Amino acid sequence: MALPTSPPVAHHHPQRKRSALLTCPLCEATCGLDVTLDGRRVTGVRGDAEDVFSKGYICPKGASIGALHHDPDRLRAPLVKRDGEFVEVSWEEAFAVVEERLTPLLAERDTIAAYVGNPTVHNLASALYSRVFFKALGTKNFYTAGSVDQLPKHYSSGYLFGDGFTIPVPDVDRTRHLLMLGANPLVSNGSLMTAPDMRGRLRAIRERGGKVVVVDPRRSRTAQVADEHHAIRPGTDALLLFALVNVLFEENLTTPVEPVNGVERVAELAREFPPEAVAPVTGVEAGEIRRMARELAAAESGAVYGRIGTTTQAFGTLNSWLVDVLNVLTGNLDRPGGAMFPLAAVGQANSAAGKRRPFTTGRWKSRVRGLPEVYGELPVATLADEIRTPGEGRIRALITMAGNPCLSSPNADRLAESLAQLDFMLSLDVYLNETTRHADVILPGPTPLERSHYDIALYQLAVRNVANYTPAAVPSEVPQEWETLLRLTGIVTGRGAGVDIAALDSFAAAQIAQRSGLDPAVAGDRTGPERLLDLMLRAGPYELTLADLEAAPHGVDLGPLEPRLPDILSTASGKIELAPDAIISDVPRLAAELRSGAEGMVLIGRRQLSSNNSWMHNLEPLVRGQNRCTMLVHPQDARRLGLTDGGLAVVNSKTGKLEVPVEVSDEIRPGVVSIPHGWGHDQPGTKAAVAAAHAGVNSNLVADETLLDALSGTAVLNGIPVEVSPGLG
Ligand SMILES: Nc1nc2c(c(=O)[nH]1)N[C@H]1C(S)=C(S)[C@@H](COP(=O)(O)OP(=O)(O)OC[C@H]3O[C@@H](n4cnc5c(=O)[nH]c(N)nc54)[C@H](O)[C@@H]3O)O[C@H]1N2
Ligand SMILES: Nc1nc2c(c(=O)[nH]1)N[C@H]1C(S)=C(S)[C@@H](COP(=O)(O)OP(=O)(O)OC[C@H]3O[C@@H](n4cnc5c(=O)[nH]c(N)nc54)[C@H](O)[C@@H]3O)O[C@H]1N2
Ligand code: SF4
Ligand SMILES: [Mo]
Repeated sequence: MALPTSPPVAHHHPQRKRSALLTCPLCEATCGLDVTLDGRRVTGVRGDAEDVFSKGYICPKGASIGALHHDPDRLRAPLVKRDGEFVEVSWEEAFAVVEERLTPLLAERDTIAAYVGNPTVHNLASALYSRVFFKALGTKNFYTAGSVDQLPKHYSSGYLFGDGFTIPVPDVDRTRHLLMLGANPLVSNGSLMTAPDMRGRLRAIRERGGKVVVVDPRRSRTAQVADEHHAIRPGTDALLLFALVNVLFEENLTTPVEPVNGVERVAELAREFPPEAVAPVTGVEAGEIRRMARELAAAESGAVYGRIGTTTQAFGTLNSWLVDVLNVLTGNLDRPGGAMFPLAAVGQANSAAGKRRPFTTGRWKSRVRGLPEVYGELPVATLADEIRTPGEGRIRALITMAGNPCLSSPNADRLAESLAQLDFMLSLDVYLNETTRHADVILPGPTPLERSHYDIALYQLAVRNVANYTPAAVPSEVPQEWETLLRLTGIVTGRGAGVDIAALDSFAAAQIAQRSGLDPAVAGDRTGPERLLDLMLRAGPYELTLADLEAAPHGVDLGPLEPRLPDILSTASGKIELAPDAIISDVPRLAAELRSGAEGMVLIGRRQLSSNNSWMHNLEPLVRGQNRCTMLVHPQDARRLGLTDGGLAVVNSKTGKLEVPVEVSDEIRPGVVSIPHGWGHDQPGTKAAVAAAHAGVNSNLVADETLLDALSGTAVLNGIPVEVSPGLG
């Protein structure tokens, strides 16, 4: 069985020294990189000054893309576990093992679980072909990093606007007022808001006389450059947001966007949350809340935006909903300078022709905890339960793709332990790490330089309409992930790994073409992701072709965001549903918080510029210098608890315990400690020498898998009750 590896790159007699343009796939900002190459070796990386969107902006991660490409620990051949040890094998051998081990389990497909991690979104080939594969697999035990991330936003958008991916983004380049909660785009470079160089964009807001307000328990870098910072108590944003809504109604400041249902119902609900009632719980003074509401309403244009600090907490969906309730009530939804809907060149359900299915959740439930399906997935917080709890339908096999749930999901050690109970585990991953060490087979994929790229998902969230395709810069040493996924599709459809993947690929193309009324032949002799992308571009609202994008290596600027209401809506009523039952049913739980009086210490996370969730810690340029995996604590708390800067702290929760170096700082609010996630690289049997030398601790050891956002099942990763005491050192 021969494996075609055909990256779309000219490599007959490559010039030794040359440069290549590449859209950076390492975060949501989609920066253009200008990479200098000597043969296969990366000799330099700069921001592409001519990129239509990023205009030369680059961060330390993008600058380290060469270190990733050359990392000696990165996998370049499949690994199969034999007698407890991984051995490198040929691709044929690896697929044979997968076929042999997976086939007997196919009779009961729900016993094969899948977990899809974050980098899949940033990968053209796997974004497109994982759909083909997982559809063929057909398991209800489908998990993604979404349930430790943005699932609440899909949930609220689905019910408000009719589609889970109809997510408004702040029109940062024109707004006069930006209210940001639980987001630190100066460090994360933006999320559910594709916008390279947020520092420059925020500065521009202030230069045109606008205002930036940040709500965050920590004085983050973003808070530092803002006009105003409110150090809220973690987990209480929904109360603050409701109080803002309350003031808008009380003071007759609402100018709701049309067409809309449910405004009156929201007004009624908001009565329970006057600023005076929420102030003691949120830690934001009533007078401040009133002023915030008035200023937002008075601004010529304004946008409210919430990110991970608001989604991965107890009221994730209510927060996501209330953010857009404010955008609707202030008349800012869908207007320039407000919160707008991007119009992407490809892949956007809300711009596709034809009738769309109404959004719904709970189409199936998890077996053990009875948690509802949301957006096609179940909460990863219950994956371990589904593996450990005996009975019919127990998960017996797991396929992970570009994910590291043994670090990224709550009560991570319990999940890691559970993996030993699986009959078979397959990982598609580029490292042997904390999760993939439990696999029986690991299939690696190409590096960002070895594959072509187009950000199908992220351009649907971009603050400007843009499109940019970049071909692979160098030939790949391993099969492209779309080829691997089609081979796996062969296995789960009973045709075996020797399946004719060219035929499968043509079938996938024919389906896309048919859906959009195109003849697949218009894509000429293209194959793989290039053919699918070309078809999707042609079917898209700008009717572009891949050739158009190839002719514009710095990207195509499709202009500023434009109003899209009411056509974008796909609710049954054809209106914005501002008070859907599926959301407001959770308001009583929030109201109970007003009387909770919870007082103990809570743990939150934080992102770091030279870090990418759990997986770029093996790159020397990104980890050198001081240990960054520290616990931030306010000087008052440090004194009270007997903690010293540079000393150790023990953090205990209902779930687990960890020991971590202390960093005393008045950046953080009293009552709160912060530890970044994605660390804890001290596990045996991994292959990541640099990361192991900078191990840090896994903050998710103390994250409680039973604490969830009630509606979406998203894990509470911010606002975890903990006890903190001095460590012995
Ligand atoms: N406590 C706490 N926990 C959190 C968060 C938090 O803020 N606090 N954040 C959450 C969020 S927002 C997210 S998105 C998740 C992330 O959680 P995950 O998606 O589970 O984990 P990542 O750390 O992104 O790991 C990505 C994996 O993909 C592999 N990989 C990288 N590139 C490729 C590729 O091209 N192909 C393949 N096949 N594999 C590749 C890496 O080696 C790594 O194993 O973590 C969540 N966990
Ligand atoms: N450098 C770098 N960039 C990244 C990543 C990375 O790991 N490193 N990860 C990428 C991923 S997968 C994602 S999803 C995005 C996330 O992008 P962001 O959401 O911008 O990420 P964070 O920096 O974690 O910012 C979250 C903020 O929420 C605050 N917070 C915590 N709890 C609460 C709360 O209860 N209320 C409020 N109001 N705030 C709270 C935290 O203090 C923190 O400052 O970043 C992406 N970009
Ligand atoms: S900001 Fe994001 S996209 Fe831009 S260079 Fe850094 S990692 Fe890459
Ligand atoms: Mo994320």
